[in-house]
Amino acid sequence: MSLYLGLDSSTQSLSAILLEVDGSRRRVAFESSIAFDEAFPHYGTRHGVLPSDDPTVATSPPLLWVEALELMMQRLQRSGLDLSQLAAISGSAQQHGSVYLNAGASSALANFDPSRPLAEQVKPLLSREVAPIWMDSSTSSECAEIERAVGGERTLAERTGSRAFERFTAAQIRKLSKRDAATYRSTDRIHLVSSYLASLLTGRHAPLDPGDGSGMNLMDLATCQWWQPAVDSTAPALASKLPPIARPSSVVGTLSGYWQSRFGLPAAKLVAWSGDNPCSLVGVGLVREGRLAISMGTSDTVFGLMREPRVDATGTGHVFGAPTGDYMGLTCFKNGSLARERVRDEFGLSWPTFSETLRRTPPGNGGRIMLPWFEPEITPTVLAPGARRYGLDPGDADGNVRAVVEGQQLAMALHSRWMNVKVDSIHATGGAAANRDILQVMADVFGAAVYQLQVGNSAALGAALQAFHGAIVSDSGRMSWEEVVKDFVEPLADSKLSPDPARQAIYDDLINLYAACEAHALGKGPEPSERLTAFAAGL
Ligand code: XUL
Repeated sequence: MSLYLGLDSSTQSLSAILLEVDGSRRRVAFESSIAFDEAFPHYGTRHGVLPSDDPTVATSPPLLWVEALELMMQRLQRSGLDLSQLAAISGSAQQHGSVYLNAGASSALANFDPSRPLAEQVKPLLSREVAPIWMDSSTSSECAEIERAVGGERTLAERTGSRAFERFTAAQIRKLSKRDAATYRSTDRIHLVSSYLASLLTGRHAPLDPGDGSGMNLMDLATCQWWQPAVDSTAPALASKLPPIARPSSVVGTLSGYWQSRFGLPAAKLVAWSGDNPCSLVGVGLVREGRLAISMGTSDTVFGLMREPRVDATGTGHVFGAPTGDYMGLTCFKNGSLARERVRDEFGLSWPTFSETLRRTPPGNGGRIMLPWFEPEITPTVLAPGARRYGLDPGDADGNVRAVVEGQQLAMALHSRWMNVKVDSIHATGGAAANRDILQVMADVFGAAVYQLQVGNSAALGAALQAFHGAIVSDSGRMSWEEVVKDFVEPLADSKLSPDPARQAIYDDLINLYAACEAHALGKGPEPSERLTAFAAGL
């Protein structure tokens, strides 16, 4: 019997999932989560983020993550499980965030004193007290400067997988080097949240993996190594401050003496950590091309595995490395549950009456379309909030319910086309995936079977599967990812929803009209009313 631990350090919490594998018997043996604000109120975070006068600035305290790691190991120690069988540990972390360490770290990491808590020993190693995180949007000028220096947005996207984004690490590093040069100079190593926590576990500077490296605007997607023009354009002497990039799910060390002495853990293998999105990819079973995952939560996210690193020419999608050694495409929509709830509340509906409305209204909605941009949208970029309606009366409950659901699904299908993946099945997760009427629209719009997935924490599960894969491959050389996820990631029995060919045909036309409405709303295309009327006449 062997145990594999996956940790997920997200914005608001640290979660752990421990897998037990005994021959063909597999189970989740332990699952736990620590909410940062509640467990460590002395940091003063709100939802894991430090308060800031400037709403575009978002930082978190790196020492809080250390305290959480210790508390989690303590919980594990007290679980009563036979931890001598712990074979490997890996992790997932919020992407893009960066931690700044001084030159003292290299030797200190190897010599932590197991009789003392870790946070107080890490404190003197930080050259910067706070870590900028993915919610930060304060670096627009740095983004423009980096893009200009490397030859434009398109070139940066083609090489690194994304045009410059404010939250990506390059822009954050540039901001520090420009606005606080002394702190930048006193920084010896810049880690991502993932490689920082991995370093603490293994007692030396750990490498990062291509999945998380691709969230920096600094890594060459094709070679999975630093792309020199981007590194040079970001900040002086940056090359010497970046960790190396390891192969995905490779063993990068063993658990250090600190953890062994303090928590009675064995010298388990440490498998390279990754970002939460790459980990979620395998955590929802996306280990081959042709499956998409759609997570419908506060925001909606579409992601899928790609064999080749195709990039989004429209500039809104991201390409990250995947734990399988492939790539993943990801597009994020800010107006997820938010938009659905707005419409539900506007008409005083409950979820059952919202669903009932969806069931009795016709697909295609009589050619009435909503662009569901209640809040500023990231895909496509829309700064002025407000839903846009075409042929749709704002007071028409039936029309608006169907329009918000169809609009969201059409937007997701339209803006994931760049991945150029022939989708045969979709794994749906997140709160709204419980609603089968919404999922039926998804199946009809995408023309693919939709499965509901019962995943508590897909990123932590993905990290545990990464530990499992990494350990087996380093011991015996091979294990396919299909074999790794088997039994751990199964769609709910009987959850399959199939597309209806007649409805699918309607949406095959409607998606072009949706694109025309979007172009019009963005000032890039003609008024589409005549086309909508002609479409409605043909229904
Ligand atoms: C992805 C992104 C978020 C964070 C959340 O680009 O910014 O999904 O990874 O933890």
